[in-house]
Amino acid sequence: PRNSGTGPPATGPPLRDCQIPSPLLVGPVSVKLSSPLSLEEIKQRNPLVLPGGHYRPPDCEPRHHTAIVVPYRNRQIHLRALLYHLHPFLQRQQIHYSIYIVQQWGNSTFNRAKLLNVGVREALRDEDWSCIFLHDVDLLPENDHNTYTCHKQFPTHLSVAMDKFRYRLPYTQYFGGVSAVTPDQYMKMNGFPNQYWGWGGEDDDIAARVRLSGMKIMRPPVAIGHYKMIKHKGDRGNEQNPRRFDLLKRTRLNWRSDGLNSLTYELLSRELEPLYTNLTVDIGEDP
Ligand code: BGN
Repeated sequence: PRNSGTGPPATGPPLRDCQIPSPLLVGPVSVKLSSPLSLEEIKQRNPLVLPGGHYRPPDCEPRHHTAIVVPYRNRQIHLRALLYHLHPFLQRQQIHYSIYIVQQWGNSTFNRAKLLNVGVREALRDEDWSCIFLHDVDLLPENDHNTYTCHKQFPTHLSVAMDKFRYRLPYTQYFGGVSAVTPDQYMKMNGFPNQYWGWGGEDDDIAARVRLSGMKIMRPPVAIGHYKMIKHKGDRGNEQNPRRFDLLKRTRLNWRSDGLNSLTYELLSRELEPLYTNLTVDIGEDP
């Protein structure tokens, strides 16, 4: 609906609803990974993106309002490749969106799922988003028919065919990479776990929460859900989490008490950069 959220007020004649599918889609795109442009150059190529990485299609009324939340620390090159690629991709889909980079402050072990919780909460302070994307910084979508919108009823897993896994699911329950929830779905599953410090298992926990809260996972066709992963070595500060097996055994017992309802953090800054909103957050450390 026009004027949902806190976007700019309507001025001039009302816009027509954006067409579905967007006439701007091109289908498969080749994703090149070598030396991404500078942030300044990316900004120049995306003149309609507003501070905070905010965009609204100029000549039709968008039907979708999507926040993209990206957990992050110390991956500038990946971030530039993602922004270079994702801004035009989302604009071709004619959706209203913002990109939130949730940066873990300090050197304690990385905690992807907790950063996602922070991102969801902070994004919803800004706008009444109808859909929230949980997006790894190193994944680039290769087909713009893979729309960055939510299913009304159930969470969606988008990155079903990553080059790293030879363009298919590594296993049926895989929920990592890129996924999406509505605020209602997020609330229903009590958000994401806060206790996974380091690499692995948190995405499996999230998939289990979907099931335990009575939902299931929706997916696009494999031919459309293609993603390129930017190659990198395992990073320092995100070593494999040896506790992930034990934690996963307890999801069924813990999901109602650990998650959105137990989330604590300190937001250190919130900056409207030209291409994204930068949230720097102290999420504490592995006890
Ligand atoms: C799985 C990891 C996921 C990861 C995928 C793909 C675990 C839990 C062990 C039971 N899960 O093995 O977190 O996204 O591989 O790399 O480690």
